[in-house]
Amino acid sequence: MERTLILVKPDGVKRNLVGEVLSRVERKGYTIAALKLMQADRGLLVQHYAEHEGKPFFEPLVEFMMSGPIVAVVAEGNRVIEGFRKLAGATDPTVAEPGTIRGDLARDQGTKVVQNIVHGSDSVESATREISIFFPEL
Ligand code: DAT
Ligand code: MG
Repeated sequence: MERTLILVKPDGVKRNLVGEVLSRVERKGYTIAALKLMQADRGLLVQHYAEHEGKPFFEPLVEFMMSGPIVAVVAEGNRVIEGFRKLAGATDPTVAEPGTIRGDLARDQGTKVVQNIVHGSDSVESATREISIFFPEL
């Protein structure tokens, strides 16, 4: 069974949207296999976002992700990686389709980093890598 890593980012937790995000994942038919509320530290985030190191939004991204608690989730189901990316919508919430998490619940806040409620793994390799970062116990 395929697995993906979902993060409800600090903006989502602050705005009390954890239930909303989990509800969309569950209503789609995916299973929550693991879940935790946590404060991510820099080391964890630098590893998680390694592909973006050196980009202008990298430091703001790490700072933003440390700005409050996040909820880390492993969701399970056939093609859940692709399926959750569709539920999440485009990276830029201004152009994310209505009906998606980002399209319905986020907008441009004028910050250096885009704040868009959720993270979802983008491939089987990323999912395996990211799950082992956030859930070393699994
Ligand atoms: P995604 O989260 O859709 O996989 P990504 O991996 O390209 O997007 O980028 C990680 C996060 O960094 C993204 O959710 C929001 C932020 N981000 C991406 N591109 C950005 C940009 N050009 N300017 C500001 N923030 C950006
Ligand atoms: Mg990404």
